[in-house]
Amino acid sequence: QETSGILYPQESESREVKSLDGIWNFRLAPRFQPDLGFQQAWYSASLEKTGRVDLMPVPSSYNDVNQLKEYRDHVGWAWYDRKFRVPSHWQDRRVFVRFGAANYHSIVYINGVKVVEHSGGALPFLAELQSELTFDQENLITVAINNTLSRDTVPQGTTVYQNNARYPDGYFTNDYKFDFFNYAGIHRPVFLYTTPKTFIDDIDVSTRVATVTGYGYVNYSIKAGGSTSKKRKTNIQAVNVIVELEDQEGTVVGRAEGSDGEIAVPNAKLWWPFTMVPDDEDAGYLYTLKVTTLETASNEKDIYRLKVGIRTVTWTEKEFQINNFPFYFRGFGRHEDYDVRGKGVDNVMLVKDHNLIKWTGANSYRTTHYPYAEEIMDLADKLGIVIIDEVPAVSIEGYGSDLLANHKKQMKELIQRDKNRASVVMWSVSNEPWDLHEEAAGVYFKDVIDHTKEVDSRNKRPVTLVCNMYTMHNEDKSAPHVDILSINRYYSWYYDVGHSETIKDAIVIDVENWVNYHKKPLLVAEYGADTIPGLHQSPEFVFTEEYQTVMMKEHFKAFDYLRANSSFIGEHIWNFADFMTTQGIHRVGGNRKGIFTRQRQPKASAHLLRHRYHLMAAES
Ligand code: BDP
Repeated sequence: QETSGILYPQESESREVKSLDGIWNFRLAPRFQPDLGFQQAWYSASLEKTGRVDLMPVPSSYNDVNQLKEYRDHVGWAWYDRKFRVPSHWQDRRVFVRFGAANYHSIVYINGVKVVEHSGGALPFLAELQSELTFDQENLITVAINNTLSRDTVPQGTTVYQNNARYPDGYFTNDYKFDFFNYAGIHRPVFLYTTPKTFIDDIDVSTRVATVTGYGYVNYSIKAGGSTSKKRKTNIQAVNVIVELEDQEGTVVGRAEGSDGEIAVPNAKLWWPFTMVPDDEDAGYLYTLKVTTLETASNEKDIYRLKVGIRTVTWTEKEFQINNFPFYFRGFGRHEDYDVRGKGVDNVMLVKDHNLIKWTGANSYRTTHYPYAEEIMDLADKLGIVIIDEVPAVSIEGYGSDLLANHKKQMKELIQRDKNRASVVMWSVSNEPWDLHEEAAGVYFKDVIDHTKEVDSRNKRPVTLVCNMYTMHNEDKSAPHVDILSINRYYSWYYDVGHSETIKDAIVIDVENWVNYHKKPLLVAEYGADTIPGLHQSPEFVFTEEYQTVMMKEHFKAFDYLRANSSFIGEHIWNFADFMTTQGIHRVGGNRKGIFTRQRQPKASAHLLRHRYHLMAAES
């Protein structure tokens, strides 16, 4: 389904929301009979009637919640279902079902009828429910999810078959080059929600700031719709649109009419990163844009409230600026990754992580290596944390046309979802794609970046691509197309392992080569070392806490020099916390480059980083 609006479900005077989260029935398709569920039409009646079912929490990854290896290592279809009732007065409304995300390919049925199919593991999708839905009986929702990755999926994977007597017949694995575990399942909340027949389908907002007069401007465009409806497609009659901007006290500070327009706000309170204001209260200031549509023929109203931060993002050859002040990124790459839950949204972990981010004094992070849950993005908006928003194009290669189409589709869906967020200051189109010296890669990424800019034409955020060590600054065919350069560097880990004394010069020379050649600002988007908490050795040795902190201190020397002398705009350490990977002989319990453990306890490195980031805060 083509994306039209994908606004987050919300209650209002005209809308109702019902959560379908909870414990669902669950059944895996047998590994060697992958299509059994379709052959036996498991969606036509409760899964309980097809065989043994298990309990499965939604949202959650299914991999780690029970004791079976086949759950953790499953490749192929997994089936979920549950029942629900809807109030009879919903008959006069539009009713939608919306998934925050399910990894990777999903098919959703209501009472045995397919209502939507979606590819891509980290972005929302919805369907309007029509005659499939019943109002006088229980309804059954079934979801089939397939986690198999291929050359054309984003991210990519390969299915490897083994024709050898030492493997069972038909044996295969689905392998991938990125190092985080490919958790699968319904990872984010599932909602039913209603709207009036004529409804607010989408809202586009952009903001600007006039520093001299103190005015802030909120430019908006409202799409009223019936666009997702096949059968109930109403001929939209005249729709009046009223837009009001409320401050945090609920006072209306501006008002406009019409589906497109601009509200001028005198003495605007700007959206600031929390590290750029003395008082936490002033960080992440969000107005509420209250949108009301009124269909004149039926007198039917729809109301939706969108949080809006007023801020600008600009950049020069040397600097990145928020509200016209230089902004230096200090923070992390992260993962959505938690014990037991895998990639399932969990409010406890969300709040804990953002408390830890603030505790370290970091001002930003990149959503490595896929879009994060909307519930997480809401916290970043509210707390004043700056986000580089990334699509799941991690470690891609080959650059075929189907890959390109999927990549562009996910880029579009990401922008559709996050375009109005103040926290998002930059799009990242890929992490460490391969063969950037090849012409084909240049052509491919020019296409992806042009597409990104076209879809984000209202906000015009800068675009970056994060590259690895394998391509030199003067050979990289993607760099001419980006606005901001991002590089990942593992000096003294994947290169010159153990030789922390080589870090400073290596980083300085490397960064200066890139910025002098391309005349663009640069961010070091990853650097790090695996560290086992409690492992000590002096002088420092790889994997010890001492090694991680020495490695960091050597980087800090380079970063401090570069900040003073170059178009160097930030440092993101890899990683915020330890995270799960596939099994491998150089991963002991996953990737251990976190400054926090997977259970969110600090290593020595967390205290060191906190010290540095707080000193930086004091300077600014
Ligand atoms: C980088 C990747 C990141 C990995 C990291 C590592 O961008 O996803 O986790 O290496 O190996 O190259 O720790």
